[in-house]
Order: sequence, then C-alpha cells, then structure tokens
Amino acid sequence: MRGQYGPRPQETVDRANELLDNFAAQLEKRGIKVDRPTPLDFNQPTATPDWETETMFGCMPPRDVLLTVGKEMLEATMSYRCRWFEYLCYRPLLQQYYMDDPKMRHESAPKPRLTDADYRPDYLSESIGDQKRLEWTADRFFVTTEEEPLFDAADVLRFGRDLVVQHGFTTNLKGIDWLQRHFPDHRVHAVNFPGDPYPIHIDATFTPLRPGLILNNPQRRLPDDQRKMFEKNGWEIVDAAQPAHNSPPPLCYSSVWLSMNVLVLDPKTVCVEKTEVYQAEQMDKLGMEVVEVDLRDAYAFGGGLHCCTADVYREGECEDYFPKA
Ligand code: DAV
Repeated sequence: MRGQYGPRPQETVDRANELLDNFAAQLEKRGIKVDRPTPLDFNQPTATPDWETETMFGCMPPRDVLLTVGKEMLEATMSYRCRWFEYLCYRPLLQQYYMDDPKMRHESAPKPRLTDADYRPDYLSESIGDQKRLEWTADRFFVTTEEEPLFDAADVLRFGRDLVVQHGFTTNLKGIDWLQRHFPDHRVHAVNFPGDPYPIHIDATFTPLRPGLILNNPQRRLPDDQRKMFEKNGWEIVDAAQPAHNSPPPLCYSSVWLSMNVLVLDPKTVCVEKTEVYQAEQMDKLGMEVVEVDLRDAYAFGGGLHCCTADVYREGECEDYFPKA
C-alpha cells in the first residue's frame, strides 16, 4: 500500500481475528471442518539473492495462495515480493493432509525470481490517471511483464474440467500457460475484464453461484467474444447487485466489490457479508439461502468471504459443465 507499511493498529488485528474466528465457528456449526493457518511474524524482513522487502503481507486470504484441483493442492507462484514466503503459513496443514490421505498431491509452482524485470517501472505512478489505466487494461498491458510464469490462485475459477483464469496484474500469460501444461486433463481459458483499472484476482468480478449461473461485476463485464463457451452451454451471466458501500474500509487493498466476494457452500446456500444488503437481496431472488456473516472489519487484511477461505476436501465428481466447444 503506497506510502504506508509496517504493523497495523493492534485493535484492528484483534477485531479481524475475532470476526474470522466467528466465521469459522459459523461454518463449523454447519458441519464444515475448518482448519486455520500458522501465521509467521509478518513484520520481519525477507530476502532472496535477488531482492529484499522490509515486511510481509499476512495470511488472511488463503484463496490467493492455494489452489485445490481434484486431489491436488497447488501453491501458486504469487507475484508480490512481500507474499513470496506466504506458503509457509500453510505448510503445517499441507503436510498433515499429505500424511492423512495417501492420494493427496502436494505441489508447488516454480518459485519466481521476481527481479525488476517482472514489473513495469512507473506503471502504478499516480500521474497516470484512470482513463489511461482503463485503456491499458483493455489492451492487456499490465504492471507485470512476461519475464516468467506468475499466477495467484485467486485468479483461477474452477468449473469441473474447465479452469477460467484472469489475465491481469497478478497472473500473466506465461502463468496461464504453465497452468495448462500442469493440468493437461483440464481446459484452461484466459479471460479479461476491461472495465477494471486494477485487475487483481477474479473473485470480486466473476462469481459462479451454481451450475448454469454466474454473477458478473457490472463495471467489469466479460467481453462478448469470451462469453461463447458459457452461452453455448446454456449458462447465464447476470449483473451483480450494487455494493452497499461507497468506499472500502480504511487501509483496505480491495474495492467495494468485495460485496460479490461471497462463499458458496452448496448450490443452494451462500454466505454474504452482513452489511451487503443489496447483494443478499439479489441472492434471495435467485433462490439461494443466504447466510449472513459479519466480516467487513477484516477486509483490510486481504479481502472478503471468498478470499479468506480455501476449500480443501469437497464431495462430488469432476463434472464437464461445458461439453459443447
Ligand atoms: O475488486 O478489489 C478484490 C479481490 C481480492 N481477492 C477488487 C478485487
């Protein structure tokens, strides 16, 4: 966060932890087993032979780091230097899963070097202005270069056999190609949302609710030429409701569209942040049972309900939702 780094106020940390604990308890009451990461001291400097940073990020959003596909859990490359070591917070759990389930595959994508060659200098300079930024992102000209494969797990959506991946700031084309080579039995689709001046993660932009239905951010609509696979297979893409807030909470990295960063528990049940009344109302109209969760005061630590969760073990088979090519 430009110009601001170092420890966050302790009372905001305590409040966010309280909300995350309550959310975990809510999920447990519904019969979901919830595991929690092991935090590091995020206020320590980290370095590799190529760079050093003064502080780290945290481990509120496992969604950014861990990608579960079938029996595999894959650690993403990540694309910020301050998040390079974040996987360590999840290693105790991943080791446990690996020992408990002989079929579990624990994989880690090649750690990127993240030298200066990975980033366009001055791309984020304040003098650029939103108009220019929108042109750049529409042209798929992003802050990261194609120096080496980069992806954050939160840029990937899983639809059974198909993986839909946002090309943007945190995931480059080489990262998407790496995913396709790594999952040869899946079809990997690159998508873009031109209305987003800062495309970081797909989960406040494109939200599958159940087979056949996706919410799309009305300011970041999927371009026509990328809708074909959904249309041909009878999927409906509807505009998400407006957020209930005009601005994100203080020191938050994300936009107001965390309103649509919901956690779907099953095709009929969805967790929605409790102040997001318009989003909840839309879910209700779409026939979903809404579970209200108080999380807004934790947003600043890395995102919403979808960000702060990552599914590990799910029931069901790998479906083909898009048989018509
Ligand atoms: O709209 O700021 C937030 C996504 C966080 N995983 C946004 C994207």
